[in-house]
Amino acid sequence: MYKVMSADEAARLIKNGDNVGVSGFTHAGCPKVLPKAIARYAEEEHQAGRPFRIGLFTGASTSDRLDGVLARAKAISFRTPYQSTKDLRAAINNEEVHYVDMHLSQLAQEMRSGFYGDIDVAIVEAAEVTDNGEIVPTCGVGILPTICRMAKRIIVELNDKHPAAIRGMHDLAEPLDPPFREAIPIYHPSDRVGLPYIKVDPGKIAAIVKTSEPNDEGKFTPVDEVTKAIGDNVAAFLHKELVEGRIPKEFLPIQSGVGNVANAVLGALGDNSDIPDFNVYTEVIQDSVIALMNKGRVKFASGCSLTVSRSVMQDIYARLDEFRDRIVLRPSEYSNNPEVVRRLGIITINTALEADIFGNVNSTHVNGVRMMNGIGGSGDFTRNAYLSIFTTPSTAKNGSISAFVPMVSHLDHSEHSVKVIISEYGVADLRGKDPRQRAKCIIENCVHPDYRELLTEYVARTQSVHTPHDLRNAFAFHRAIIEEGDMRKARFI
Ligand code: 0RQ
Repeated sequence: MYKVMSADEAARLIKNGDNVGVSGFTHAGCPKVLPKAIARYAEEEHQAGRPFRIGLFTGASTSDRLDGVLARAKAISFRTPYQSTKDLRAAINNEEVHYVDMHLSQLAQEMRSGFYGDIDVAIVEAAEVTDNGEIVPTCGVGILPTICRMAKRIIVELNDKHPAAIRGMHDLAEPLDPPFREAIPIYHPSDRVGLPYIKVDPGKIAAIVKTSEPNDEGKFTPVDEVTKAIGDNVAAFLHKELVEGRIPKEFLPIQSGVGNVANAVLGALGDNSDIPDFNVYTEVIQDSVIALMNKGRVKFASGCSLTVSRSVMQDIYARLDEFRDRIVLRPSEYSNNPEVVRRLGIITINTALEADIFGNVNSTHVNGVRMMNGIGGSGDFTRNAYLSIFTTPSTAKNGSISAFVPMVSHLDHSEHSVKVIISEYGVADLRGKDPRQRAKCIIENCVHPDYRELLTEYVARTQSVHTPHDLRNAFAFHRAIIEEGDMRKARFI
């Protein structure tokens, strides 16, 4: 009953200036053929001397096949809430694209409230669409229920690489907006509050584009000495907390961020037999979670996407009856919801680009000016955690950059939310410490030996103040990397 079209025909349903909501959360759940077709259409329009740029809304980052191709075609004018591809990053840092970096849990509500205008078109990768308008997403949810409801037209990319039998793995809902919001009754990571599909008005489905494209490969860099040491330090710290009674003996659900460090940390937690079997209540379910499920170490995983490599995805699909009861995929509004995070008592583990010696964290801006990826869900989880942990290698770029600086060049997570920082050298437990004590703790436990003396000198410069900053020298490390290419050359004036 729906119109089946080629991707190129469907792309023409999108007009210059449209706000387009697209499924996907990381590469998981992204449409595969429509973005390329839109990019081709944009290039044709540009060659004909006509403008063609869209506002692009997704759950989180996507993949090069979406953000990358559209950025290269110069087809994006506005982007939110998160990205992580090379070419879009470059376009953002060249100011070609207006990028609004925001907490993922808030986007759906703010869109419904009209903060970003209308949504003209939703493009949805689906495993199934029924005649009465039930859409079963694939392996990423993000802001799907909201874009499907708000959009004037929906284009479904029906991908047969995702079996219709995935129906039942999702928990799809939208909360009422203030002042009518009710409590979200999730008391355990496996609780469900919604439907296994998104119900839309079938009349809005303007096109079905059939495809058979696998997900991205999505492999991680193998664990190295540094990431392994960080992971082991996290596991040892959590075990100590458990033994000393600061984490209940039942243990608490874990949230672990995205990226190489986060994947290694989860692996180490699973390998440490002193840590009991645990639940995961997170945003992105990565390979390491599935590996730990297979070993029985992770009992249940709630997330917003299954961001796994192709072989792991195939294994899940081959054993769907088993995994459907052990994994739930929810909208980011639920997976990252502050109310639920606080209630469940989540132990959050995210990665810093740089931290200052007082515990403020920059997760987004290189040298305070260049966007790396964005804050993603790290703020949603950190601010509301039972215990918030940040991990980082002590240095970057062959030691020329210290991850620990006198003052962060951009602030994402403040000292008030950051409880523990862990590098390959050790653990800085900042709880109950004032700023000078925090500085000592971070320098002694986390900082690379090449930078300990410099940072100790920085702190010693100021006496009889609550936070020992010397504003003339607060950015001496950043000045050194800009002017001399090496923070080890930092000198104080
Ligand atoms: O670049 O590969 O070119 O050398 O940054 O760093 O160490 O590989 O770490 O992949 O874990 O990413 C913060 C970016 C870390 C990520 C960040 C360079 C470093 C390397 C990557 P190269 P690593 P990761 C949501 C969770 C925010 C969003 C978030 C992130 C590259 O974790 O985007 O937390 N986080 N979402 O060399 C210059 C510095 C640097 C630096 C590292 N100080 N200056 N470059 N790099 N430090 C919550 C969930 O539930 C999922």
